[in-house]
Amino acid sequence: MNPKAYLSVTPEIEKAVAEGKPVVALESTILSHGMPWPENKSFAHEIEQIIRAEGAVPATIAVIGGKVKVGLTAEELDLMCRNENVAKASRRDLPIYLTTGQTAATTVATTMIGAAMAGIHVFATGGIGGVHRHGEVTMDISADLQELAHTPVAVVCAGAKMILDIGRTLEYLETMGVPVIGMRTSDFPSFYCKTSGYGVDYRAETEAEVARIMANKWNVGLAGGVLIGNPVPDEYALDFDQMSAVVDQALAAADEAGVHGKNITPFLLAYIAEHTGGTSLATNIQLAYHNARVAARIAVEYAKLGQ
Ligand code: PSU
Ligand code: MN
Repeated sequence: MNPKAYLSVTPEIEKAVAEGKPVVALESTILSHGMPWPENKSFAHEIEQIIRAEGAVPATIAVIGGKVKVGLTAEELDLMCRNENVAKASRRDLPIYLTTGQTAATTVATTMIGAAMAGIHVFATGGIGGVHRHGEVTMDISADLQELAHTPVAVVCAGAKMILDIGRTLEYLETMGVPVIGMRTSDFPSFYCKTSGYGVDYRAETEAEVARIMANKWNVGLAGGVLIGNPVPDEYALDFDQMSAVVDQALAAADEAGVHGKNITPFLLAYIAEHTGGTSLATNIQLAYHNARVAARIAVEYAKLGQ
């Protein structure tokens, strides 16, 4: 059977892809499990507008009615944001939800899968999943990293949260052959903060340069994605030590509550949001907008290459 039978793409996105126009994929887990209602609703619409303002077409992805939907209606965005019985679909969950028809939000991994199926090469998110702290014991390593190893999509993120072991996350990406590019930075960002103390493989000064790296990777026949670390704008960056302390508390709370597996990331995100109030949410929203802007510019430059 043709994998496209599982895909439902809006006519606007289908046309843009066919004509080689810039398109930017967006994930839905950030809506359903990463941000509270109702702030996520205005965010879901605004991030799409930012991509349009840069001359690209937004493509938010989710699993609805046994299909991978690429491009959501206002009602479908609402459904994801309200998160009433919306599951979290990573790679291993996808065949199950395609079978049961369960509504599910897509993680970075599944959004990459949907984007690749639809012919989209650029994707903007907030933060990626990675190797969890003590991952060398628990083996809790996000499927996002394997997806970056195999699926040809460039992912623009604000780095990874300190809930993860950022050093091991970068080591894993190196082993898997994923280039980690810093967007006008030499230090891989840590989501709320501009730095993590870990360097990137290459600092790019322009979006055009990133587009050429993507084209060269895929033209030479290398499988997998490219990861772009785009630091949160100065005015929204939070204090590293202060955030580290909250993250440590969140990890201790998760440990005490015995949370693990696919629930740990949403648990930690909710804990941090609850204990840092509106500040961290505002930062989360703004860094994602910034990633969308940069991703749209990369998509515009990539489209100019006529790949
Ligand atoms: N990190 C964030 N916000 C998020 C996520 C991660 O700061 O919303 C979400 C993304 O969808 C990511 C997923 O792909 O969590 C990773 O989950 P897991 O660790 O279970 O693979
Ligand atoms: Mn995990």
